[in-house]
Amino acid sequence: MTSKISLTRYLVEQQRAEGHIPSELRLLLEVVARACKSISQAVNKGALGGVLGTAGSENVQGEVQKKLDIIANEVLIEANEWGGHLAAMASEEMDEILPIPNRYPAGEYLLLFDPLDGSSNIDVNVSIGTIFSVLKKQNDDPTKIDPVSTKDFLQPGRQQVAAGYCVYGPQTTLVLTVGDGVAMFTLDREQGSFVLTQENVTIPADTQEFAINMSNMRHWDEPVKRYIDECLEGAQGPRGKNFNMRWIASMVADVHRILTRGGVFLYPWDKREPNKPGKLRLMYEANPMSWLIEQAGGAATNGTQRIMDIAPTQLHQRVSVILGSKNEVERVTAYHAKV
Ligand code: AHM
Ligand code: MG
Repeated sequence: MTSKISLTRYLVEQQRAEGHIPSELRLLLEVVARACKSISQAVNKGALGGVLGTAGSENVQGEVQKKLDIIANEVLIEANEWGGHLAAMASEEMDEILPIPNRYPAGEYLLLFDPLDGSSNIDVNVSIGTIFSVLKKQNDDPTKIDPVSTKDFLQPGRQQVAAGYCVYGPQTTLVLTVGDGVAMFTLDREQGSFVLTQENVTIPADTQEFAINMSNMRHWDEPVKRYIDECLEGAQGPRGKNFNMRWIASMVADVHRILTRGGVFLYPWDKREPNKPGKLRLMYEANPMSWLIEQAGGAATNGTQRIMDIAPTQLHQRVSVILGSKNEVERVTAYHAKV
């Protein structure tokens, strides 16, 4: 790459390209990126900024909130509420949707986010990230403007108009799709801007690396057990090759590795909480990650169905997730079909 391409320039070029992004969406994405820059600053300060530790509260999922979960949530809200592009926001850290306050103009987009994914890694200085998804409020009757409600958010992932994440690791990298492939931007701290460092990200269809929390093995269902057992048997087993394993406990970091060098990530349903379809949330974790993975040539299913085709019924609904290198995801999905 000879001259540096900033995120701003990339987005302007996407806007100019026929049928890509409208200016409102471009501005919205710039604001999300700016919020990620602020979150990155807070993450970097760590103990010096007094941002580590728990906040003493729980979110709607009954999970203990960390101080940085709340800080990141507030940064995203404050950055996005006044711009005029959004009708409402939804977050892992908020029970209900947040309509844009009346004092600001409202737009037609809906922004969903997990402000700080991989929270258990915050205090131990391991990569974490922000995940976001953008939908458009559907307006069936243009003569009426209905107030925004949770129902507006309940769209399948294939209707996303933009999705991405920002990983706060050794580098801060923003990864984005607007439906035209996946691009990666590294934060240049001296310039204060995101710079395009990889375009047309592609995941190899085959891999020898899997990511799953092995401590849950005894709770898995048969198809997942079979798949992992076969990987573990290595060159002597039915796969005829050795596999490596990674588990960062931060979906952002695991997905980033898969977008970089391939692999398969599984957070399947398991018997610990049989009534829940999995641990991860569909609308602001699985959907945006699935779109990025598909845009890079990979696949994403819940074992039986393409994740982005699931019609959501609840804002915070959970889902079983199998994503990454296409041939591996298809194999795990095929094992589910045989049960
Ligand atoms: P969080 O959104 O509360 O941080 O939880 C989601 C995270 C994912 O990033 C990660 O893949 C998973 O939880 C790790 O779970 P576990 O600790 O069960 O391995
Ligand atoms: Mg999360």
